[in-house]
Amino acid sequence: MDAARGAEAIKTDSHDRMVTIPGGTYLMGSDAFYPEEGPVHEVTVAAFELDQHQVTVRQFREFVEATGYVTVAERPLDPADFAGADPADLVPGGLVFVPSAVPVALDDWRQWWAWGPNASWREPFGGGARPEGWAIELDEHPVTQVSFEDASAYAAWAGKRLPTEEEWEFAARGGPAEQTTYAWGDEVRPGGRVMANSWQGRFPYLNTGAAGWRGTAPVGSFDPNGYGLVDMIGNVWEWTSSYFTARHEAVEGAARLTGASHAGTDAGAGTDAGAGHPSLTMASEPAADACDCGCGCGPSDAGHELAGSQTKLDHSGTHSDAQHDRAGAPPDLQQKAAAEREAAAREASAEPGSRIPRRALKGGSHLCAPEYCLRYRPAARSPQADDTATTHIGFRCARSLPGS
Ligand SMILES: [Cu+2]
Repeated sequence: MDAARGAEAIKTDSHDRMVTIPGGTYLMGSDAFYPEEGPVHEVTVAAFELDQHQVTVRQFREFVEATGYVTVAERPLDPADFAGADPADLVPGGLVFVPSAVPVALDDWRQWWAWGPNASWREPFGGGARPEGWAIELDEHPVTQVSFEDASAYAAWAGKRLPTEEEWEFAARGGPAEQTTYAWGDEVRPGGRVMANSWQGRFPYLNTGAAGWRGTAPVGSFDPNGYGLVDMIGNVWEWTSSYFTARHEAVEGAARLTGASHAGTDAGAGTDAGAGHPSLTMASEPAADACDCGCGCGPSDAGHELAGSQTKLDHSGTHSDAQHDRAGAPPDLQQKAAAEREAAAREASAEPGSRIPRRALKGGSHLCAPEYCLRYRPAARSPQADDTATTHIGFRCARSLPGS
């Protein structure tokens, strides 16, 4: 069934395999799929460098060995944050994908996500069962179970930063003129060829594998895009530095850490971002449309809640608000007004009732299945709380060019 592998996997023994992305102006977003992708609007991005591939387990291990860094998912939980909880339940970990045995209703992500005690980048499924047929040797696979903070720490160590959403989408399109639905054209499988590591089969119970890979694949296992970047689509979702917004027009009013300039193509779009879009809130009971603005195959932004529902813990308290507050405004935003706008965007990105900001994830993952989630496209985006780590989120790094 699967097409031949598109490319040889990359040996990721260098931290400096970056591609220079020429600057340019493009039409960001899409009006043809999910509401959070619109409206289409013009964005100008300065030239920058982007990692050719997602940061791998091997690379992340080098970072940890050099620095002693402990990821969010590995940090002990403070009993003070979980009044009344049995200390035995206070086990660190992350969210793990658990395929169902039979077809299930696709409106409840709890059917295929579970809290994974001791899950971390070292062992993405913790002590739990790895889905059948998924790879065990992960050195050349994208690192997972990393939070936004973890990704940012790696980037800083490597002398890089996370890309903005605008940069990421520009790069994913593979060329400034590429307005196609998919990164490679308008057909999802041109000539029957599997172009990216997305779910093949029937989600979430039948996984026939993308070019033979179930779960993550070694980076570079599929054809590169027009810029020579691999896995911009599929494999794992990627963190960006941009705060999530319910609609792109919200960008005009609230500053984002973009490094890109925006020109709205529809001034009349106004500022009613989020109106009529209740799915931004992940209620305690998932509504049928609860995943509208998140990757439907992922736990969206409710990972803490899932953990809580199983262990009576609120994992959103794991990494306290105070910790997030200390993160504060980035040092490169010196001006007070800019810092205030940044704080507003940060606050607006959080789920109602939460102070934990959410970023825009890009690219879709090995779990995106056509019958359920068409987010393996450059314009797609998914909100994710900064402290969440799962088996299908990773990242790659960017670097500004001198003078830009
Ligand atoms: Cu998806």
